[in-house]
Amino acid sequence: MTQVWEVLVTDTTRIRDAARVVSEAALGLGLGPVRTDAAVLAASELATNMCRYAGGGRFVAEAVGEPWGSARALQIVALDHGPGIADVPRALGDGFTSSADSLGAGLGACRRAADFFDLQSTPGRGTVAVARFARPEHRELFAGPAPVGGLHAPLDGARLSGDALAFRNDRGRRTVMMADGLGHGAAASQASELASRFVLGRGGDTPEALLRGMHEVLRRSRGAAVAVADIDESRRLLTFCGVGNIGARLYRGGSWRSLASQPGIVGAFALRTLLPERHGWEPGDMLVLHTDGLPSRWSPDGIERLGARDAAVTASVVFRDAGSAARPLRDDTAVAVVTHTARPDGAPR
Ligand SMILES: [Mn+2]
Repeated sequence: MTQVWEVLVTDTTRIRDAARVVSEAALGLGLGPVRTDAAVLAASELATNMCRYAGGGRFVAEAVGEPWGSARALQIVALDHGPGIADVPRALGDGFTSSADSLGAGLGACRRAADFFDLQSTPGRGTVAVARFARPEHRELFAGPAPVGGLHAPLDGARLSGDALAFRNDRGRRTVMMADGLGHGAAASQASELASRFVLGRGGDTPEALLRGMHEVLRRSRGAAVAVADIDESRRLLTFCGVGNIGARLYRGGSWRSLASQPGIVGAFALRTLLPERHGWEPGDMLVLHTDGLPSRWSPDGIERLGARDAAVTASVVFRDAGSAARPLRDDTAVAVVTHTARPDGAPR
């Protein structure tokens, strides 16, 4: 089940709540006391900044996978619709405390405490900060910007998300799956968890084979919308297949296109003939997957400029820019971003 610890930071009394949920999540992941303390420190700083300079925001902690690997770490996302930060490099330096610049001290401390820390800010739109904390033996696996990742935001701050993201690398064949269990709550979470486990146990199959196999397994659940992308970088090929309402946008060759899913529900009724789409996949390309909690007016234009950034940072910017401070979620929401493991200049990401 996708567990999410969310705090809507509406005033300074919620700073303590952000620290508390991060402590709970970190201990659950077995981070140990030292890394847990580091995560709690960052949580307090990020929540304090959101209160002080953005009038509040959304704070989300969850367990995330190592990029294309199996280790897990704690990810914290702090997301606001405040005025934004004009000079991010300066803000990340130590001793920067000018409230006139709409941010505060502590970002440098977050960067030092976290195994990975990055911040994206767009003046007038807001700021996202992403920090990850791994167990001592896994810290280097999470040190850099990740080419795959995302975030979950359940409806009404629930602890379980009905959406699930899974990715797996099977000898260079990369599978990414997003599932949206019907409805929300525990039963939705159970359905998407079955889909997720199926992919983690059976990576390397084609998207069609995975969806067909999932269809049988999910019969004992309420069903889910599921999209699967299979990425074979050695063959420069992306294969996409989806059933139900999962949004998928591919940036390639200088423009965005939508990848279509077929109508239906995985695990319910009869599965129609699956029609996979094939596209090229090269450095600079980007795939965005999202569940239908994301406002439909969302447009990916401009997101490609974040292609070299951490995938969870980019996914959080998508989430931020699709919504507003005033707009509550209408469903569980998940956003995932996948980029090529090499940069356009050939260097590893
Ligand atoms: Mn849903």
